[in-house]
Amino acid sequence: MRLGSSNLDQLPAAIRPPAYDRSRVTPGIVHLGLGAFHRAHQAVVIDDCLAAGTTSWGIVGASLRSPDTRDALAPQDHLYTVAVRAAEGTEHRIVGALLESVVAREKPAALVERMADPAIRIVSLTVTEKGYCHTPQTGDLDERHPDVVHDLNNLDRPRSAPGFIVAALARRRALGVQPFTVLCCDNLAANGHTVQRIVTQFAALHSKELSKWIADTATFPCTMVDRIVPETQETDREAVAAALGMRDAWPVITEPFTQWVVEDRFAAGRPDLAAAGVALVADVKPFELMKLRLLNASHSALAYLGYLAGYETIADTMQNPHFARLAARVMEDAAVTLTMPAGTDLAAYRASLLKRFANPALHHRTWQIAMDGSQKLPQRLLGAMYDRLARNLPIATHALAVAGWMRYVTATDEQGRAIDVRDPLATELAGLAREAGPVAERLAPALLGVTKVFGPLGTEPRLREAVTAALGRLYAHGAQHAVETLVPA
Ligand code: CS2
Repeated sequence: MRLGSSNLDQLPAAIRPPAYDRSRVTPGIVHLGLGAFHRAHQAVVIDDCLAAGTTSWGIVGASLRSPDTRDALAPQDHLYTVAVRAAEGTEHRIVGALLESVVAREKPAALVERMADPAIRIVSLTVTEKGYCHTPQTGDLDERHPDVVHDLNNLDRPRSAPGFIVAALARRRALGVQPFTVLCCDNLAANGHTVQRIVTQFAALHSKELSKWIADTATFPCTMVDRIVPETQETDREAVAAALGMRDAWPVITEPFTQWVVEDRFAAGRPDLAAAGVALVADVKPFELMKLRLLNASHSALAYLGYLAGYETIADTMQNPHFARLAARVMEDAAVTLTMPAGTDLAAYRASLLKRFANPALHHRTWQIAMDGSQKLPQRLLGAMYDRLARNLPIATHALAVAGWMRYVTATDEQGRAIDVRDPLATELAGLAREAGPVAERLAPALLGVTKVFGPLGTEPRLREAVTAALGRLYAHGAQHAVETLVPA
């Protein structure tokens, strides 16, 4: 049996089905990037809003390229399971907020039309850092990005997320429909402002008037999104099927913790997010920076160094007290660079992160988090290093994390085996690594010269020295030993 509308009543009593009549729900949101994170985070909040009685904020999910999610979910009426895992056990709920799914590559014009529908008042996004076609270091649109070039020449059938947004906003303007809110839910620094800049820069290359209209009327609230959502594995599908007594082709697996902080600037209304646990604030920036520099920075440090040391998951890595201390140190060192609103308890936040990382029920692979480092490093690690240098504070911990990334993108591990490096710059980085050879004094400066990632920081002498020294230790003694000597437990 397969999960679907007609057999929700056959689920075991412990499984929570949608608490509302789905047939009355109409779409109000188009979401770009229909991955596991969206389904375990924003869609759950919307599901709660629908359960509270609103009916006009259902979700149309769009995958930009791959048909896999649509193919898995369409035969089950877009119902899917969220399995919340803690050491004490798993809770399952069936989410009904996703009404339809589309594959942008297959019918781009139809998706633009859908986004131009006046009923759609929010376009949210989780397309990962690289989906914005920007230069991570500067936050500007990369005008030479192949998808940007394509979309500017073919705005009636775009490929990229910024292309779809600009095309749909142009269409709404032509139709006399108010703009939607663009709600970025990716881990970018000042994510709303960054996406606003990217979209208006893109629009200006098409039409100055359109760009001005977007700048004047659309809104791009900043958001901080947080929930750990590892990639679903085959064993997860089996475990969920056993709990449900029926098959779900693509359940999502997550942790109990969830957090969404959003700036309350919506161009065309919004559901009652506060009632569903979302914190609506005037300025998200401090929370966003806190999350990027504490959670994501230490995650990346554990991912590169943990992978190199032979650990498969974050929870495994955290079992080594030295690595747990490393994560704590990245957080402590970053915390002094933050200015938080009164009442924020950073020490408690740090402690809760360490606990979440150690969750033994989550199989979050170091390899998964290591992906796309060239897009992640600036906002996770480099910003804090910059701030610490400005205050003459040591940067050894962060330098070891950056060196871990460098060692990782050489694409050969400590045993001489190939690493499957997934990164838009993977080829360029591996080429630089080949040329430099396994010599820290050559490799570190070569990679620090990649301005798209490091910008002017790459020539900072103290940073150069610290990263080169850390990389030297990784080559001489390996990641395990380098972490153990940096942070004696
Ligand atoms: C992780 C994040 O994959 C990664 O790079 O650091 O996806 C992390 O799990 C989330 O941001 C947690 O909210």
